[in-house]
Amino acid sequence: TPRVFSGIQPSGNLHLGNYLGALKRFVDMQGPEKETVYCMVDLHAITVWQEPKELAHSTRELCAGFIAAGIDPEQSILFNQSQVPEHTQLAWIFNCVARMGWMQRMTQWKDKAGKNQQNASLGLLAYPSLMAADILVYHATHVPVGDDQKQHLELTRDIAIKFNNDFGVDFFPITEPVIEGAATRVMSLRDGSKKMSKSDPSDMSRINMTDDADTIAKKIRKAKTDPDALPSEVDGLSERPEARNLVNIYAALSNQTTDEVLAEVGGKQFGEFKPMLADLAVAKLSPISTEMARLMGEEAEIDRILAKGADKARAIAAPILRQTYEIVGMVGAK
Ligand code: AQP
Repeated sequence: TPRVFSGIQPSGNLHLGNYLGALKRFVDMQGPEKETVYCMVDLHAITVWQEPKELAHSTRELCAGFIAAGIDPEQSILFNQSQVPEHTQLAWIFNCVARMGWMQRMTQWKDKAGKNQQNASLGLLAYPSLMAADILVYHATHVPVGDDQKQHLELTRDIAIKFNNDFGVDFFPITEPVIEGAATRVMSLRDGSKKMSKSDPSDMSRINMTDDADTIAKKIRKAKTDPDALPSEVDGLSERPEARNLVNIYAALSNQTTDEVLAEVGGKQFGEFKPMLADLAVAKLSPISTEMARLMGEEAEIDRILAKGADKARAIAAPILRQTYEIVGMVGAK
């Protein structure tokens, strides 16, 4: 059976980009013919500073978000990364397989480290190595992610290939990235050239999964657009990043293609389209945020779900790590 793995960082402000690019697709991939493993990657989150109390809160809130969006903890394995030490143990092996130059080429490293790379954490540089371990410690075959993670997944493949070559084995699978749908890259509502992101200082740039209906409507009303009417075909969006973004969001929320949406709304002005989008967004997101808030009132239950998920995850990860240790030549690995 195909095994699906993916993760989201509990670094606060779970947003519409995370939902459409990742979470909603995790839900769509859940099914009896697949094994689905979903992780709150808290060890990734601390590659940049996190206040301890906020990290704990965000981890539980993210877990609530997964469940509220439709992940069933009985059907999927749902847990936080730090409870499964095999991730970090395999990441160390991968740190010794991967090359410095591979890490330094990553655009996320360059963007997040900024000009002062000497002052960035070593963990931020090694981030993709831990991510490769997250995936490969389950021998996952399919990884649904947003477009921004494409480069890291290519690196995951490179690490698997190099490990297999170095040790002359056919052990780690070559993972398939699953980057599909109308919203693989949701852009900021304030700037069509920047992706919607948790860390954007402007709250108006993103729709948070915890925003209430009025806030969602206001953010969409104020979203940056151009003065022209919407085109009837996708080609007409090519030089209009803000318009394209809003149409793509509409398409993803309504489970349509961008073409199908434009067939319906082509010719409309934003004055008419934005309220349609706001109504749709509120209809789809409000039930999730209400359920998230309810679940957050049951902290002990969330912790129980995460602990149980971690046990199930370890049952898969531990034997794969043990075999890896054996391949590498660690004494006592059996
Ligand atoms: N704007 C986006 N559009 C589509 N997908 C997105 N993802 C993130 N932003 C968008 C996808 O969400 C999953 C989890 O992302 P992450 O938690 O690893 O964080 P990130 O990619 O670093 O997201 P942020 O929100 O931009 O966080 P910061 O601001 O901390 O960098 C991934 O599958 C990602 O592709």
